[in-house]
Amino acid sequence: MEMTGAQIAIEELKAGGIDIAFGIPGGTIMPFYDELLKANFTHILTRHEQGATHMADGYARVSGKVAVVVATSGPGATNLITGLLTAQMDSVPLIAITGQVPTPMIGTDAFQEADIYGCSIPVTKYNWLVKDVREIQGVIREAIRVAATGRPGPVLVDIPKDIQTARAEYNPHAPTAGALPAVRQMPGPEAEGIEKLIEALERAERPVILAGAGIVKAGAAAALTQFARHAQIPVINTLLGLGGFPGTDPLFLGMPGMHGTAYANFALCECDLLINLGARFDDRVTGKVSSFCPRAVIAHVDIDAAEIGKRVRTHIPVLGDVRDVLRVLNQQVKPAERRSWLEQVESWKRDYPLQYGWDGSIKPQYVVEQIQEITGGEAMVSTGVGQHQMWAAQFLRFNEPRRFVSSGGLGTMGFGLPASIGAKFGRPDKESWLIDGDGSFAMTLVELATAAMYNVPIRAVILNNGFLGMVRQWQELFFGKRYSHSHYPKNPDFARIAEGYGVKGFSVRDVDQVRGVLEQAADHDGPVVMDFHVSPEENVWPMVPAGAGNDEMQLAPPSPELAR
Ligand SMILES: Cc1ncc(C[n+]2csc(CCOP(=O)(O)OP(=O)(O)O)c2C)c(N)n1
Repeated sequence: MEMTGAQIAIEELKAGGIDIAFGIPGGTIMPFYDELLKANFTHILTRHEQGATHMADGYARVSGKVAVVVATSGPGATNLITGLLTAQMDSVPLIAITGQVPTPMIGTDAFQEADIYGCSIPVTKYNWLVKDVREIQGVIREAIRVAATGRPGPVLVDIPKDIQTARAEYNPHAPTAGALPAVRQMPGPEAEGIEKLIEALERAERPVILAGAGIVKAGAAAALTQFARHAQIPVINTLLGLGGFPGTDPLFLGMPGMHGTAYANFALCECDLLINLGARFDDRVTGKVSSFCPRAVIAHVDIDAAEIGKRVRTHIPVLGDVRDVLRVLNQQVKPAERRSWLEQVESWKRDYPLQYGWDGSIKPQYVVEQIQEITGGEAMVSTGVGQHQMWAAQFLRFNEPRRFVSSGGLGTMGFGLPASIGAKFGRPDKESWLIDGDGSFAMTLVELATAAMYNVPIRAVILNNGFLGMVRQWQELFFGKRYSHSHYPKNPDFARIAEGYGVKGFSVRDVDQVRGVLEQAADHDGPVVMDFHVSPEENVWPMVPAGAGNDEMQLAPPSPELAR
């Protein structure tokens, strides 16, 4: 039957299992929006396109589904860039649908014309400018496939207004494969690499697993847990891998690298075999590459061939889906004991635990510990970027994947609030918490209006230190305490701002009130903002200085108040 381009696009999204989009309308996307209203399709109207992209991103991370964000041309479309790059760096499947000026006007500097196709090339996995209505069906179908398959990522489809209203024949069953650049088909995992890995494991006395986001995306968490327990190998999770292995398992060593646990970094320095499962050897993980795992044979399993050997010399490359690889390993690897290595690891855990001082002020780490106790590791927790993000990663314990939502690769401040809203739409059965910094929160707090409008029960915790804390920490340690423009001596009253948006707000300055406020918030049936005025000059420890090796990690300086 004949349909308009806008109708076809929506039909194909629905056929791909997509039934929700986040966005803001405008001139060039109005035909698409008009059809959305008629279609059985949920749309969340946000206050800023960046917020819409992070919401879609949060939705995708917790649900594992492809998410959609919609914007008009020009400033609507360019407002997506930060969100698209955030998703690209963290391999999140996202489709951006943007309106474009009508095709005859492209290239004339028409009102609100922007070359979003060109702008989005470096921040997406693939993108299209649709110039013929007959292409829409194939493009949308391919967009879903490209976003979700192989290493997932964001794509963008730019549709001129006249193409949205033009008509074409639509047959939902029409085969469209082959019409457009196909996603490379992943071969099965190479047997040779796996064999070498098994041999190396049989020889190894001190093996360690480094498990990244690939474990989460491949749905391989259960297979990883089985493997690690069966072969008795300690597991380190990257920031985005957290929850890919149970945080309460005795084999769990926490996060590696710049703000990793001391025992994870000791294990990396001492291991004789490192098994990287779906982690991309980010510089925040490796520190100085030349002193990364100096005694180890390095095996790397990854779905993206471009990642293998990109930063770290790899002795045993294994290209493939990490879940398939783990299936083979679980069949073939013999059980092991490794008593002395595990005892060594245990003693590091005992001697160098995560800790913080105690001086009567509200310690940010204490707030995170209380959130952990209240949620029991079951809730979804989103974060901004900065010290609070690192404390959340250090002190929370996730027992399941897709619970921790954080911008790792790009480190996008302002990500947390919209992501926590999107997460609640992605998994309405789970609680959605936000741990944010005052700087990060202020960047996108306008989305409180969205939380209020849809009554999304997010629990937003601001660890308010009145500083761009992570910047201040670097200035303290590496710039002679010269706090150049990292201080907010006059922060707004976030609780009252929340109330202005119709959101319940708490302002907390007394440590004795922390637990009670968190409990009240947990019971509230709408969105809540809790502004905790925390110890302003608290630092994140341990720390590997930028450019240093993990063996140069600094532990917390000795402190008389280090009582906890
Ligand atoms: C959009 C953006 N701008 C700047 C930065 C650089 N940056 C990284 S951490 C940080 C400070 C974060 O402050 P806040 O959100 O208050 O968290 P805190 O470190 O105090 O916990 C800054 C400015 C960034 N990551 N993202």
